[in-house]
Amino acid sequence: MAKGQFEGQESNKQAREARKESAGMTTGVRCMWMRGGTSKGGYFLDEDLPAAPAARDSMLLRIMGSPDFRQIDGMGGADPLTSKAAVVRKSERDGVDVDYLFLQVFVDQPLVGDVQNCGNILAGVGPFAIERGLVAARDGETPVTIHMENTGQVAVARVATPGGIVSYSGEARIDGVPGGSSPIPVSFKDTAGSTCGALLPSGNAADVVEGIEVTMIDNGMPCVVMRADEAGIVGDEAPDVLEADTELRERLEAVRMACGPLMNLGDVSGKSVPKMTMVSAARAGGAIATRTFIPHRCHKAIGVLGAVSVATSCLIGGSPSFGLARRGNGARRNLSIEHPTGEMTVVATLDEDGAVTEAAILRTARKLMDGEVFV
Ligand code: NQM
Repeated sequence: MAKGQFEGQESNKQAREARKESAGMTTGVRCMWMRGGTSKGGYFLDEDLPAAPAARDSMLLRIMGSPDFRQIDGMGGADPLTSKAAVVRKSERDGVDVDYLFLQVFVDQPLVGDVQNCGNILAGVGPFAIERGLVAARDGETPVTIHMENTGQVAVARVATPGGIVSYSGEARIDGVPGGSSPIPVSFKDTAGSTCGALLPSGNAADVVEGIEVTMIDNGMPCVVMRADEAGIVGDEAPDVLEADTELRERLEAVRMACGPLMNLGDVSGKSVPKMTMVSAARAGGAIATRTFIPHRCHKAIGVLGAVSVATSCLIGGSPSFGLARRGNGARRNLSIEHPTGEMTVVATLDEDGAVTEAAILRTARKLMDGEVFV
């Protein structure tokens, strides 16, 4: 290519980027708002956002109305679970349809985090990719293979597409969401050590940190799992009761800060990981009961990959959850993880050594708005 032509293309690209960075004020930014599982957020095509992470993140903060605990000047719902974004593009990877980057837009801090995945927002990625024409719909059901850029793993989501059109309505129910929707089964492989480099980053099934016995585990989501009674709670309290317990929150934050470096996460003061899960014996026939801080608000349910990590901890001898859990038998286990608004069943496939090699969960999603959001 001639030098002049190359420079011309570069300056076009820069002009395009500058336009995108100032876009939104007058023309708006194209996006779809969706509920994905028990979360909600904005879904964007990568090409519709500025390429530079700093410009992209400041645009997302404006869109959500952060930092502000009410997010009154933006689309966010004043909760980490409704202040999320998915950035999606067609993948160039073999056997993969789309790349998905998850971004957590903090509610009351000017921060956008990319260290964690989100398996709930993931549930909307398949329908979004089909609706935007990144994946051709089949008649009946369309499998969408998704590379999760945050951690480098692949998930497969199966989207109902009768007549080649995405269907959101149906009878599938997930706890934490009223009513029924089309089922979106999602499966994960090779999630061990997604962010921490190893399933058990300390090398141990259990460690004592700040006087509490914990399992530090990452099977798709870095989590610190401890017995509820060791953390000073019963384990069946409502999230707002736990959030009002300042002593508990300080105790959990001290453990979390100490666990960060032990989990290869470094200083976690400005990060949304690790998640802090307190476990107790199941009360509704499930495998185990949970209460999870994500990490400063108490989840009304539990995250998807958080549930996969907690379910995995139940199968590791010596972990605080092992003795409490109903673990079932066989190479395929249905582990029902109880949470404040019901349960989430993790279908775990085990190898001959008892290690979890694959996990599947059922999610649903709903398109809420498709249009332009103003910055
Ligand atoms: O663990 C909340 C959620 C999540 C993340 C959180 C999630 C996951 O419920 O995969 O889904 O733990 O921040 O959306």
